[in-house]
Amino acid sequence: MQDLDAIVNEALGLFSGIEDADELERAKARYLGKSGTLTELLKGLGRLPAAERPALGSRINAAKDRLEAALKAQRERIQGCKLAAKLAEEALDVTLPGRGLGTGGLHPVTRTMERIETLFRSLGFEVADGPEIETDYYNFTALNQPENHPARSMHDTFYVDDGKHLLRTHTSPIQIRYMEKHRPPIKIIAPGRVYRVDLDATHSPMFHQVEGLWIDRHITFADLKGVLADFFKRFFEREDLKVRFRPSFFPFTEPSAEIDMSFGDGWLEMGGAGMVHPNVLRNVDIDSEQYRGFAFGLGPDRLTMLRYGVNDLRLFFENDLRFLKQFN
Ligand code: 2NL
Repeated sequence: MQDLDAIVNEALGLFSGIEDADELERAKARYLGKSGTLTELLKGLGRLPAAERPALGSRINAAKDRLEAALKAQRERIQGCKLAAKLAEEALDVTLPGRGLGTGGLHPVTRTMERIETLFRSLGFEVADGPEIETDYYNFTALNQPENHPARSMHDTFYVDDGKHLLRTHTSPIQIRYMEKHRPPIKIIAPGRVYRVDLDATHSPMFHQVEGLWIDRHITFADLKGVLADFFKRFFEREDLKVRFRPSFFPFTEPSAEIDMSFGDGWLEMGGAGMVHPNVLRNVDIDSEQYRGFAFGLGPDRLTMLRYGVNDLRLFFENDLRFLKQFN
């Protein structure tokens, strides 16, 4: 039967050109479906003389088998192409180096704080701490700060809305709290964050302070000068570094001084200091006839800028990794 070979060839040609699975199933239906070409031929067998039916029937069935085989092969080809495309799309270069775990590092000011703590510990100072949210009493009153002092104004101090608290403006409250709980001799430093209403190239609303306090029966201004000179020399690793004191005023010390440190041909102001005011000692019930002591305050942000050659304080608080990574 000429017809049958032509149908088979046409179907094989059609199937082999199809790239889409659904389209292939639709093409199959045209030959093998309920009213497909080959199905219709099989149905037509009944009208033939009985003698011719077996031969033609087996030829049609052989044709059906060929088409089924061709369909199966084409289905596999389409499936294979789909997989290859998906693999290509999701290609993963396993030879790329991994991202690795980022190693954290200490903030430059934290490094300075730790360095300060280590140096003062080696001189026999203990490290104390306390709350950043304070009361007016611990931040001002106990420190002999008069009621009308400008530092108490809302322009200089952050007040908490409850009307009872403020953000400490120095770390002195740590020392007041410590003196309430301990009797002399007292030899501590108080490092930490402090807050003032201020913002420009050299002032940040949050900054750091380290205060020191040494109280005993026989502490003098000479001890203060010796401790600070030793600290600055060791902090900056300069044996030739000089420390200078200029008369000044603080409500919580008497006498008081500004501390300067030699730097190149000139001097830099590094902090303040003095002998603890008798009123402060009285407030924590220490007998100022028996005991005396010195106190000082330093700015770790400033110390960090000088040690590492940083010229803008704001860089410390912007958290730009390009800046911070240079210290680790
Ligand atoms: C500065 C000045 C200073 C103190 C802080 C202090 C603490 C107590 C008693 C007495 Cl509990 N004094 N602290 C004394 C003098 C100066 O800091 O310029 N800091 C950066």
